[in-house]
Amino acid sequence: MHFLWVLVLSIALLVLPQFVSAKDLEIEFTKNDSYSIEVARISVGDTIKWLPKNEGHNVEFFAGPEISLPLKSEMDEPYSVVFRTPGVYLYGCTPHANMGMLGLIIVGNDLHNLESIKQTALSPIGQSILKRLVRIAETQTRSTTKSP
Ligand SMILES: [Cu+2]
Repeated sequence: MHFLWVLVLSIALLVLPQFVSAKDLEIEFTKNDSYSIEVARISVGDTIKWLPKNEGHNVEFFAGPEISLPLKSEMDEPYSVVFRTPGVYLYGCTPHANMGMLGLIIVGNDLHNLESIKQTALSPIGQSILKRLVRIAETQTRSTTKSP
């Protein structure tokens, strides 16, 4: 009986990580015209789900590590994207991006395209919000990066 349990546990430990490794992260539209998580860090293959907890918002991608960015979401609709390419994505709310409703997603702890993210054309308010988000991305990501 003991042997059987060890066997079952061993198999579970071998199989489980494949299911556990792909995670979902939920980001809400807040009543302050912002995203509940402004700088999200996920692993390659993880999913982000945006929840329309407040009206009048959506998700539109402005820049990322690949040429074909995820599609723009409908207003006030739940939206989810699986991220398979490492790098930094910049998105915002179509009507509020220029007022600073922006978000960054860092996939796989990879900042290789951060310089091109910084060049994204935005309003002066959008640019100052982006600067703040980039600073958060740089400090938090570097501190968790293992040195080679
Ligand atoms: Cu909005």
